[in-house]
Amino acid sequence: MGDLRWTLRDREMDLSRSLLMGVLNVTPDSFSDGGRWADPTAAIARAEVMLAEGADILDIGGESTRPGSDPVPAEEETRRILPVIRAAVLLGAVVSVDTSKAEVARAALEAGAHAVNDVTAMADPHMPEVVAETGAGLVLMHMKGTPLTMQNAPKYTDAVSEVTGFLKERRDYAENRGVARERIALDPGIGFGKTVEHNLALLNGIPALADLGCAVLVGASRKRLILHVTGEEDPLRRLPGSLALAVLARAGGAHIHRVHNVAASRQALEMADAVLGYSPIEGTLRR
Ligand code: HH2
Repeated sequence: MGDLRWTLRDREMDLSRSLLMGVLNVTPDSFSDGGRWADPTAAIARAEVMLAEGADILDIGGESTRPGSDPVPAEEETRRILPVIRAAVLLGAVVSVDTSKAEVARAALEAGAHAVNDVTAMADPHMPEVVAETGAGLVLMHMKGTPLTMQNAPKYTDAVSEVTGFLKERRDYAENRGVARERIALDPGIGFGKTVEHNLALLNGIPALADLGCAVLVGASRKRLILHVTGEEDPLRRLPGSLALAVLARAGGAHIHRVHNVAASRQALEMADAVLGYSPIEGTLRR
């Protein structure tokens, strides 16, 4: 694990310690913070706070992917995110754009973004060329169905082998189209076409995903599986559950955590890293 890096254009991210990807939804309808950062000034202020709290990457998105959400046209998605991406890049942030549209990804990369977080794992046939040409980082996420339909009784014979097999195929597809392996991160897609049992199995199955030799990203922050297990209805009150899942994902071999609460996640993961063998003081991996 010590030598693994995630390369995003000119940035090399060291994966021997946990990386935090702060969520910045510039949308009116995201599941836990819809509308809070829809105005660019509020979104940029939020970016500054997350950077000060220790975010390694800011994940900026202009289209909600919550269950049942409607698609947003590319022009509208681009209009929402570009001013925020430009400002975040000026602040010195490493930026990923949360989009599945090649056209939106291209505009975001031209504005200085470093990576594309694609929850459809490159369903858009033009996405590979956009990522390959720019040397951008790439997150490939598993989803069963689309946000409109994905929670309609999803079924798997074996969720871990199906999701791992899908991501392996998508990794090969990306590599064959010019996206180098060290630029790719793989994500099991917690909550995207999965029951609570599937989500729990996938969190236990992270070692199988890590065996594929790419960076592993997990986004469990505030998600509904915490409601199903604990009964907590309010996404804003799911921080303890989110921290537990991030720490367990780390113990399973995840490298990057997509989170809403950066400061709390930073502390939890620094402790996890210390117990698992990475010392921030020595800056070395002890095992
Ligand atoms: N989850 C969400 C959105 N994008 N990207 C990756 N790679 N992994 C995830 O688990 C993931 C993601 C959903 O969370 P959120 O952004 O808070 O809500 P919304 O999609 O409603 O904007």
